[in-house]
Amino acid sequence: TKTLRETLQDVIPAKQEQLKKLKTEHAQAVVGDIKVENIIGGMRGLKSMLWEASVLDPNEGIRFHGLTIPDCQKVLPPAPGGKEMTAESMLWLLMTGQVPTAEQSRQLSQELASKGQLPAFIEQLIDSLPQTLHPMTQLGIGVAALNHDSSFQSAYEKGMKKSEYWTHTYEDCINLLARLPALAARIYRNVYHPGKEIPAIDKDLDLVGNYTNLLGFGGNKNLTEYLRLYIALHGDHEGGNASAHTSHLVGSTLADPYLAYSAALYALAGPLHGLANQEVLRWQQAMQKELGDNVTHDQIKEYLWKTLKSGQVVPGYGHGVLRQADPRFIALQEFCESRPELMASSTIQLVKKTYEVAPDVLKEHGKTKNPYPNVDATSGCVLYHYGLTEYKYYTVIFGVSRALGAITQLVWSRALGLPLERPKSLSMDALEKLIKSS
Ligand code: FAM
Repeated sequence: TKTLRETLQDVIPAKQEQLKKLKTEHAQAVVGDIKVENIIGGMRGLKSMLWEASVLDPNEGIRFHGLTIPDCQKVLPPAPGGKEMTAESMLWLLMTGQVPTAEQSRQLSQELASKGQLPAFIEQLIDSLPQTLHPMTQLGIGVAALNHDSSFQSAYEKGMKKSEYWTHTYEDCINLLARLPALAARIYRNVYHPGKEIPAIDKDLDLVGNYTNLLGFGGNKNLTEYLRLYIALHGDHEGGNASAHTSHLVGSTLADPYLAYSAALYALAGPLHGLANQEVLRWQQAMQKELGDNVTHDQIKEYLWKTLKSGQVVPGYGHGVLRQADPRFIALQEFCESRPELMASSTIQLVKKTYEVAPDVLKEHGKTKNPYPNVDATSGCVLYHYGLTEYKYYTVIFGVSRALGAITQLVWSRALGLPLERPKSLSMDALEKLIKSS
């Protein structure tokens, strides 16, 4: 059986050839126009970067190397004894475009577990941070500091050849992913349950199995399975979203993967992006506090209008690219519907009821281009129900997950020899001059 690295090595030449052909035969082909609205509108819709692992269709949602979420749920191997696809299976698909066997996925789990221990200085660093520092800030600090042992950085200093870039990047990326559960869990324990002993990494468990254990929820099989699905689903959402794009930009300077991903985490920490899953729960709980448990559709409508009229966004709704309900939201809703304990939860019921009225309210409000829920509309509420109630921590879990897509592209960017990212900017005066002369 081939390892992930060996499989990747096999698929790289064909992709390098594909890029060469694009460069030599189609370099001048036009694939879109740049309008003023793109430049002043946060580059929405501009086709302007390469990203190999996934492509997002506004109506269909995300496809990973052509596979939809339900396809992935069918074909990607689960953990032994589980049903949900694992982070390892998803990573294998993202990196190679191939579906791993159960054995390959297991091997990768073992490799990650064997590399998962944090260096002592990282433990000390994290332990020295104030408990009041936001968990996402702590995660970014820890990830950046892991570059102390960067293989890419030390090989670069020694003068490695360009053809070796991807191998050192790969080594760093696998070490980064392997260490994320211990790092993320240590932050959770320090902030919310200080003083309790953290278990050792179990060499027989998958990445998420270990993560749940280290968080202190080892016995909670439902939460473990939910986190497997959550982490696989949040892994990649093409390249233009703020966290993926940040990782790509910083990586293009040949900063090592730890620095690139640390930067990405701070983009994820914004409330319009990954922090939305914490915001959804905060918003829902404020609604429940104000209106009580058995909230009616009309009461939710009124609450939605109150939020909108006060100039706030409805968290968990809208999207930069999607124009339908997010299939990741649908997959998480289906997870809920298959479990009576979740359907009995008032928080989950409120998500469902909100979904039944919010799109119409947002349409009537008339601003958002997408009145439908994104993945954050439900993700945190399930964590809450399963006992992970500290919602300031939720984006950290997203941060563990988003590494899957970001590291995949970092490896591919170096394997393909992609250049430093450097788009052209214009001032408003320069823009007006250009418009006049055209
Ligand atoms: N509630 C109220 N107004 C909204 C809205 C929402 N959920 N979504 C968009 N709008 C407004 C938006 O603020 C903008 O108003 P202005 O013209 O006054 O600036 C207008 O509608 C047009 O925005 P858009 O083109 O439809 O969306 P954008 O591409 O600019 O922004 C989002 C996309 C995701 C930032 C936006 O929909 C939003 O703020 N949603 C709420 C926060 C959220 O759930 N973020 C998570 C996104 C998720 F997928 C992720 O990254 N994890």
